Amino acid sequence: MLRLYFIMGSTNTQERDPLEVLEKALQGGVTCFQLREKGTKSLKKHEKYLFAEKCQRLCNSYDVPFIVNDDVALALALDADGVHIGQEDESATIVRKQIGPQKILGVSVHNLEEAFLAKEAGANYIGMGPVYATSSKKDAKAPAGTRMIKQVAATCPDLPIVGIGGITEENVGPVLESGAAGVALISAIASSQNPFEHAKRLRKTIEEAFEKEEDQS
Ligand code: IFP
Ligand code: MG
Repeated sequence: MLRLYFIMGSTNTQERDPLEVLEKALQGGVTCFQLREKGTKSLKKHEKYLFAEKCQRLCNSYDVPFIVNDDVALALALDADGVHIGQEDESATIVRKQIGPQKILGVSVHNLEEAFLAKEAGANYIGMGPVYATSSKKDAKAPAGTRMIKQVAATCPDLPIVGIGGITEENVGPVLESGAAGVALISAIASSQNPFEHAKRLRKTIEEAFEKEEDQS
């Protein structure tokens, strides 16, 4: 489910229709979707709700989990599959209580300590990044490479890790080899000229990397 995790908001697709981009990405084989509606031009309140509902319908029709970034109330109102939160958001323990035991909870972490705490709080997976340099997040921390993923994977082997930040077809290999369960992308797919082909190629590259791991173990 975390292998190719697509994150997008209505402002990430430049002049193209975000719902069209999402559908192409789903057709191309993304395995999870997170609605991350951020920035000054992002949708608010009822418009955000309506857009989220459309995204959710699309995800449902492709059997892909629909996760909401930050907005627990929206996730509950839509009965989304889960919520993703960062360190600056409400604490993971509180969010887990709010959403109940069934829903997926993802937490962004930047070090081993945060990873432990997320796990304790009931996170189903953690997002770690930026692995490489990224343009999607203005306040992103310095790229950490794959070192931290290796460290967390070795210490918390049953906590799935999603690598995020500057990941492309060319550099996805080392992220998976470091122990990540998958990778998350925004711009690589959302700003692609051909989100379908792009997602499809990425998915193929990822599946091949896991097959190679299987062969070696
Ligand atoms: N990681 C992830 C995910 N999502 C985010 N929004 C983020 C970090 C900041 F890929 F889901 F793990
Ligand atoms: Mg956040």
